[in-house]
Amino acid sequence: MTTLYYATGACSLAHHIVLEWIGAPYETVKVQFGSKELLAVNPSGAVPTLQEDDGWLLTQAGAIIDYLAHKHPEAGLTGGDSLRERAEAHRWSAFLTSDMHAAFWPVFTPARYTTDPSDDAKKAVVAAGLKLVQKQMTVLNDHLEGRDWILGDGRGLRSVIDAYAFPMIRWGIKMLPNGIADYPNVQALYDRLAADPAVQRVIARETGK
Ligand SMILES: N[C@@H](CCC(=O)N[C@@H](CS)C(=O)NCC(=O)O)C(=O)O
Repeated sequence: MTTLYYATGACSLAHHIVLEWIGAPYETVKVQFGSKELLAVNPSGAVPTLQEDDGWLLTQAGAIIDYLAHKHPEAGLTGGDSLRERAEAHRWSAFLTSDMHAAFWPVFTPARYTTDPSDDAKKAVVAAGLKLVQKQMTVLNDHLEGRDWILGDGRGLRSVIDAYAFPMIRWGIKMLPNGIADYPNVQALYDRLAADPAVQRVIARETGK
């Protein structure tokens, strides 16, 4: 069975939601970052990590999102399969990995981004990270104008990319001084996803509530 290694509330929440949307049987293993158990399947000690029942392992959030969408085309989560639709999915997956997720790293782990051990130095790194998060939220908010979902024409088409954005929007709500109040289209996407029973099931399972 497909197995997802995840940590509560981490970016792996996206893959957990995608597996729930797909509806095929899957297993989950809750891990701690950098634990021996996680290092045995992912040399970076990071989540998400996906394992198939023949032992094949896949790491990197964007690769796993894409793999699951195309492994289960019947779930209708690819965002479309034309050349341009695939390019758009790749574009937004790369945006989430390299721009949005990366902007949060200095916020969550400031000590990795300065050799100065003082609290002031770490506070400055967090502030710089939050500024970058605000920039990426603006990009996403502008893209979502007139759209319900990140991919697709017209009002859009729900896809794995929306699930990928979800944990990062949650982090924004928690970490930004103003939450996501300045990004009404991002808030609307969050509300749409948070109201989904599959998303609620996954959050309840991850948090044990
Ligand atoms: N490039 C990796 C980054 C994954 C990543 O950093 N995941 C975080 C959780 S959201 C993590 O496991 N961090 C643990 C660490 O950095 O030690 C990916 O996209 O999968």
